[in-house]
Amino acid sequence: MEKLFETSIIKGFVLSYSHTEKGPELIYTFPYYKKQEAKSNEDSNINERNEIILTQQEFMKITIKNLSLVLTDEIISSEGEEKPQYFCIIPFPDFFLTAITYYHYINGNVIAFSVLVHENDRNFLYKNHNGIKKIIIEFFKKFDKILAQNFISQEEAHPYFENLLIQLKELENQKLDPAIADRKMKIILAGLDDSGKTSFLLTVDRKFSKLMNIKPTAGAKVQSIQALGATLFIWDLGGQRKYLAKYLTKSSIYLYESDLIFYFIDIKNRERFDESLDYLRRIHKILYKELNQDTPIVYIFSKGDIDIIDTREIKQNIKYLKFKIKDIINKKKFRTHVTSIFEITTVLRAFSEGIKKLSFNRKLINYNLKKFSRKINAYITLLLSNDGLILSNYYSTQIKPKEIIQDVLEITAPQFTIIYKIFYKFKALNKEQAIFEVANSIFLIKRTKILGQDIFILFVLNNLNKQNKINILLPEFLDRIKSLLTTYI
Ligand SMILES: Nc1nc2c(ncn2[C@@H]2O[C@H](COP(=O)(O)OP(=O)(O)OP(=O)(O)O)[C@@H](O)[C@H]2O)c(=O)[nH]1
Ligand SMILES: [Mg+2]
Repeated sequence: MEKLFETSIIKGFVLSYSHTEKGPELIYTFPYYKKQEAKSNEDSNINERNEIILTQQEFMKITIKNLSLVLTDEIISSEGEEKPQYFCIIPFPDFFLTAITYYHYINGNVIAFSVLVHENDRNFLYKNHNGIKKIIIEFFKKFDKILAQNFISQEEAHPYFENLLIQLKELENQKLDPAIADRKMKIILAGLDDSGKTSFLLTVDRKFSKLMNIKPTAGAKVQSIQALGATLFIWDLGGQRKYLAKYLTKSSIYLYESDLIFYFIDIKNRERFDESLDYLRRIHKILYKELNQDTPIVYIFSKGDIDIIDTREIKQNIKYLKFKIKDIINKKKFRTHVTSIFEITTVLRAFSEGIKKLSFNRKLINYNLKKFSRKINAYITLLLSNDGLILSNYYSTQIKPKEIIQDVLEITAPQFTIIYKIFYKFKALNKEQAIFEVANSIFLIKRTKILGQDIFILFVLNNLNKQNKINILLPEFLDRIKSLLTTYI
């Protein structure tokens, strides 16, 4: 097995367990951990033979970081709580490693299993995460039966993990450019001509000055935006009829390996709904039948300006489109967003919703936010990036009607951060926080830095009694999710 690791991108496995009484425990490490003396080169944890060299203590550090992301005092004490399973990608910069970690439960205790790669190869994990997840889940379906009885010895476990490595190694056949450690995402804006794609993109990019006199987009235009540590390549597919056929026949260029699609329909232009739905149907078919891709699609109903949004006609249009889309995508769940470029927040919100779908670690961040919010009795907690993207959200079950409140809040939340920044600039705030009273609720907004980037946390509370508790618990919470945010996308 050690030989296999030497020739593989995958450098090691770690399986840890958390006992209710005994705490975190390191169960298996492949390759075996080394004695301190075996470490000749202090700077690297991978030797000339391309083998991982970690001591027991170092593997334990990985274990503790892994488990700290899911273990809270609450989870153990609260019986009957749902025991979810999660995958996340976690950096271990101290060891130049990145892991994809799988969490699940046996006998009420957490098992964390990490597949380790060199940090420069982390793209391998992102690119192949679907394949990796499938193999790992299948593996544990069988292996859990053994674990549930008792932990077998490392020697006895060896053949099982060797077999797992052989399966995972098959994913390595597609060569990756090792020089590219950056995360690159392909995002597509599609829809008929005049459906507002380019305007949406310009609004996101806040290049308001360019909005005047925009021309139809000739063919595909690719732009890149840096966001949240990744490079987003945004393909704006001009929608004039002469181009549409090309995108579909050359789907291997345009749609292939897309990570996310925004599909635009002009909500005012009823005459063209069927034409637009037909184009959507063709895209959907190519994605599933030809490219075998499960690219998430976010539906944008554009031009929903404030003066018309509540009219009967627009409401009927929305209903009609939702009904038709549902049929096209075989009744899968989907979300639609009504946007207007005259209300930048509607655009930003729709964009965040898409970006969230790119986030591998979103679920685990949400899980941690939920635990934290419950401890401090927040009704709602939102985590926002400096440019107003909503990274994570929590709504207590008392919030009703959730959908409407979520809409209102997520559209206005970025505005609170803007007000905060203005006050701050004029030195009207002396702490890294601001408090607003809205209706019967208190909005507490705090700013913090995570790895050089500003992050805002917006709490909706019924009073400020818990402020102290928030101040005490917030640093711990932020520390916990810090590494999940660095690998957010
Ligand atoms: N009222 C209103 N007009 C909008 C909105 N978004 C875009 N428009 C207008 O719709 C027209 C078309 O917008 P574009 O962004 O060029 O549309 P497109 O989808 O990029 O078009 P192609 O490049 O031809 O595919 C422009 O005149 C925009 O000003 C909106 O939210 N409200
Ligand atoms: Mg355009």
